Amino acid sequence: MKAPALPAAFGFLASARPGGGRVPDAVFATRGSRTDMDTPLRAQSLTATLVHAPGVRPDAAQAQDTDTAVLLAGEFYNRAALRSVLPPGTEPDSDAQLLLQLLHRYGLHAFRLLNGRFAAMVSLGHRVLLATDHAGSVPLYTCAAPGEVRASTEAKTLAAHRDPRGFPLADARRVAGLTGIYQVPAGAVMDIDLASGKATTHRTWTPPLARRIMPEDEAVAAVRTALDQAVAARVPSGSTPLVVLSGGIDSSGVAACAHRAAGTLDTVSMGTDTSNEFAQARAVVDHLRTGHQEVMIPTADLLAQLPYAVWAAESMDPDIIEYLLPLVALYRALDGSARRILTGYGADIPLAGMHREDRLPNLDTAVAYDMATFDGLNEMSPVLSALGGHWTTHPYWDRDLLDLLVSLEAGLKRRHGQDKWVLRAALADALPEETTRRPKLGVHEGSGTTSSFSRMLTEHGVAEQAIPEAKRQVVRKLFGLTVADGRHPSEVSTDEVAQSVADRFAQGAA
Ligand code: IOT
Ligand code: MG
Repeated sequence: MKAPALPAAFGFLASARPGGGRVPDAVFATRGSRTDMDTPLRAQSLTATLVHAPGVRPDAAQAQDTDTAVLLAGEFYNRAALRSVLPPGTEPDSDAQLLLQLLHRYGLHAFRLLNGRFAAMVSLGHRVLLATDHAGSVPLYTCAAPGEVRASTEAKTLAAHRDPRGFPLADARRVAGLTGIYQVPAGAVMDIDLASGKATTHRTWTPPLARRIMPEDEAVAAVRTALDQAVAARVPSGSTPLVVLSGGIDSSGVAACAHRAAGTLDTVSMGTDTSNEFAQARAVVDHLRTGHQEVMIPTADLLAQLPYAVWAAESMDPDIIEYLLPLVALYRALDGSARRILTGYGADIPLAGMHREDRLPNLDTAVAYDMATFDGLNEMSPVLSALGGHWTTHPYWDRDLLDLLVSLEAGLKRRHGQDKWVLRAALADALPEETTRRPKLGVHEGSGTTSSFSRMLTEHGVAEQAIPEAKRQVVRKLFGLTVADGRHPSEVSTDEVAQSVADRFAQGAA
């Protein structure tokens, strides 16, 4: 089985019911073609609308036999290992087929084997399984009642047809502002009995809690090997990958490994009229000789896209939305056909890269906290790039690389006066010295997003000390309008929402 250029499906809205039926019409933020599918089994039917890249065969996102149907959005990265445990002669020709065969062999424990970026729904006898990858990187939502389980990779498609009887589901995450809708936890499989709507949740992954002591050279070699593998698994042969490149160590490391794996590479950097880091990215572009593009987005356009960022991320966390907004603007600005995009996103979490902090207890506190709280933020959702029709993947959150990075003792992360030392050392032979040495701003700072969002609120009359709370309210309001109420983001004005929040502050009502 050759690794496909793009996954067979980016997302879905699906319904499992005895006797079958149709899924309601859906507005996805994901841009792409849609295909309806109906899989009748003995005890239930699985019907779905899949959303996928134009020209991609979506039937590869589905697999079935008499009693089981599998629906898969996304892809696996440890295919060779997975195939090696199947009986000789079984030649699954898609990730959905592979999952079907693993389910026969291991039952729902199959999900413990997967290193991937996916959301899956499985109809199995009288049960429905809903599963996420270890990081929950493809969000999966559900609304279940006795006799029907609906699930979707975008909460808004469930909210549009909300059944107020949406059953409380054990261990699932309530979605604030969307009663009756639950999010499947990261690294979990929910096993739902279709007749009763009762669910049992099994964790298939948890962040490592223990820390490993390793000699410098061993740790450096292990990180390099794991990063090389994580990137290579995300680069199908015969296509040119695209890396969103800031010029910092995280994305430059991905670019170096991707260039090595594919033999060719495109890169793109974004900046605004307020701020850019084009020169830093250029150093890497010149070193690797990539096909490079610079995208300049006027700050006013950037802020105007806040409703799109919230609509895509379905997240109410204002800090996360600030990180994601410049990336959303970049993905939307990439025209042309669907691309496979690799990012350096997420490296700062296991390495505590955003905590420029010498004290190791504080550094490890940050790692433990961030690893315990990422679930539900949706910062790695593929919908962010799928707004522009593209597929993203994040090598630093590859299951094996992440396990390694989290577990390294903090002294390997902060060492010799440098942040993310072990990663910098692992890439020393692959990048210019200035790139491996220089600390860099986060995307929200480098693009001027944080400061221009603050400035916009100040201009609307919000006092300095009220800005964090005002940002929270703006994001919450945008979530209400676009996700809960189903307004298209093109009809929602950041400026008007900001003004209404500022007015409430002025009246002392906030
Ligand atoms: P940052 O690390 O700056 O950016 C994330 C990725 O976005 C980069 O690795 C790169 O691939 C891309 N990128 C950033 N800036 C540009 C640019 N100007 N042009 C093109 N691509 C760019 C925030 C942050 O600082 O991002 N993300 C952190 C931490 C998230 C915190 N979340 C949490 N605690 N749950 C991260 O780890 O990525
Ligand atoms: Mg980073």
